[in-house]
Amino acid sequence: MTMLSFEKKYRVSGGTLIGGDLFDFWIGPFYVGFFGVTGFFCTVLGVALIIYGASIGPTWNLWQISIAPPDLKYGLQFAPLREGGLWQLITLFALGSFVSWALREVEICRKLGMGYHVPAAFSVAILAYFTLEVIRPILLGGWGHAFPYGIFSHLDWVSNVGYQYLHFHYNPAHMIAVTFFFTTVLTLAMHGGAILSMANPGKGRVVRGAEHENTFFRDTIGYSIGAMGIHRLGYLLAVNAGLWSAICIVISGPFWTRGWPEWWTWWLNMPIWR
Ligand code: UQ1
Repeated sequence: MTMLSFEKKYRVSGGTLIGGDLFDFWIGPFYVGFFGVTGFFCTVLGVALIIYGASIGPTWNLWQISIAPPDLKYGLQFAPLREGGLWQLITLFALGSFVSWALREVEICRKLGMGYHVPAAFSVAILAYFTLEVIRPILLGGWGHAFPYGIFSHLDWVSNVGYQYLHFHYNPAHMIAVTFFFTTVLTLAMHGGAILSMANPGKGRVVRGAEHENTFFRDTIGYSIGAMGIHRLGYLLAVNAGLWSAICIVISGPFWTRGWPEWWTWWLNMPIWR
């Protein structure tokens, strides 16, 4: 069976969140849906505004193009297009695009009778972006606290905000987030390695299965979490990486204004040292 004729079996109507069977069809292999249309609309408009922003900027050097949020003097108001207004519209369309994609995922899950694990995980990534660009700037009282849209400029923003708190690696929530990111890639590397090695045992040898994977990990580290378990663990680690990233930045400024190294004085001030 070719892939397309196989997929026909799963192309069921219904399961939509809005509009009944409006846009409930496919274009080639892609499900459209109401949120496919809103997502496409937001993406095209957002990208067009980015290109317009670049065109009125000082450079076409891909590394240096940057569309900055409004100056802090505008607070939480709307700014003129050339002074951060473009950034505000682009942020709005970006969120419209991300949320549309998540809701299109939900509709596809409903059609297939799956759980909502994929859109739920993606929503955490959206939450991290929303926290950086909307929640924290609102808590600090100005869109100027958000990061600019540019390759080098957003890296500069990260560096500057890090130094503003003297040494961001002393932020306890940042420590937790980094640990989750590293553990995610460690387990994904272990898992990718396990799958590739059992699927490619060598020319002329039969592909291995779950028992070999389990035995490999029991022989090396004395424990196997299992074929189902590794995916649950990966999901948990990845989602926590995003969640703690959002937490570590939203507490920086709104809830802690001094250098992060100073936060640890609670440890030095414990009565057990006296
Ligand atoms: C594992 O135990 C397992 O189950 C057989 C996998 O499935 C193929 C894996 O990919 C990995 C990486 C492990 C080992 C992981 C831990 C956390 C013990």
